[in-house]
Amino acid sequence: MFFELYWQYFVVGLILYGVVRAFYVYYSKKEKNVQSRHKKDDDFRTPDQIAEVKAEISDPESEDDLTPALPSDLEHVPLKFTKLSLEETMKRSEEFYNLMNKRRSVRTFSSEPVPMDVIKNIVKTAGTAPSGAHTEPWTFVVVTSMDVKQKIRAIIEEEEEINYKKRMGKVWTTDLKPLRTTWIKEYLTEAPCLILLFKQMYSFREDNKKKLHYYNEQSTSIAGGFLLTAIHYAGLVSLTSTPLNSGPALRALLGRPSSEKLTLLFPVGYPSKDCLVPDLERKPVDQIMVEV
Ligand code: IYR
Repeated sequence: MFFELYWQYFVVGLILYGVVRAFYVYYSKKEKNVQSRHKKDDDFRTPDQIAEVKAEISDPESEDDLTPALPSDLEHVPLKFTKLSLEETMKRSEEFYNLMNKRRSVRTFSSEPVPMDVIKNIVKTAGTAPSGAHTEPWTFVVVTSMDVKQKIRAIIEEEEEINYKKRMGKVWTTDLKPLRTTWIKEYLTEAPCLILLFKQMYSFREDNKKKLHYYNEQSTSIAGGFLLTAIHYAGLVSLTSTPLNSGPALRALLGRPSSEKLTLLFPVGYPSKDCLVPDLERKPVDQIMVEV
């Protein structure tokens, strides 16, 4: 009886509910899409993600001690800077490009030794890289002992065999085929020197307080770039290698603390006489640079 009399109101009510709900669903989906698009972007971190990163490097005990790691009265001194003429700047930028453009990744080395003083200068150059809050979050482990090189090679080859056969997958191994790389890494024992670059997630100050190493991944990677540049400038060759899954075993072998993680490994030396490199080309500048 009641429904027969007022059915029109029910219909209108239902339609209104439907429209409001449709709007709600549409807009909440749109908002979610915007958020997840940002989340996929490496650079965008939600407050939760920032908290996660902080938790990885922070120490709750040092939260209430607010003395900075660097002296609080740190002096600021005039920059030592010599301005070059425009012509000189032009010349140097071109010369340096021509030099760096000759750098190649080398996988076959001669066993000719490299003096330790040369290696020291190269590592000193890498240590001039910028770092988060000047924490210098890197350790360069220099290995020349054949015994240790053999142990490193055994660890890496065991893991790499599994990587190549199982972990990497068809697309990855297909992409690598033209480079003729395999899990057998003769350069790890042939090269006279291996430099293993560890990033330090944190360290301890003299007063035993934990020192946080901000942006340790970026800082260490830049130091790796400086290292490669110094190796090349000194007339030596190298290879940027990233031994997948071997980090923990190498860290244990080399006696590094758990605050450090292997970032990159560089064999350093001279190329073998018969050294071949893939005939690759570099992208022209208009493909790697956009002017805004
Ligand atoms: N790390 C492996 C596989 C490898 C991966 C890439 I990406 C390369 O550019 C080259 C090698 C190896 O060293 O064989």
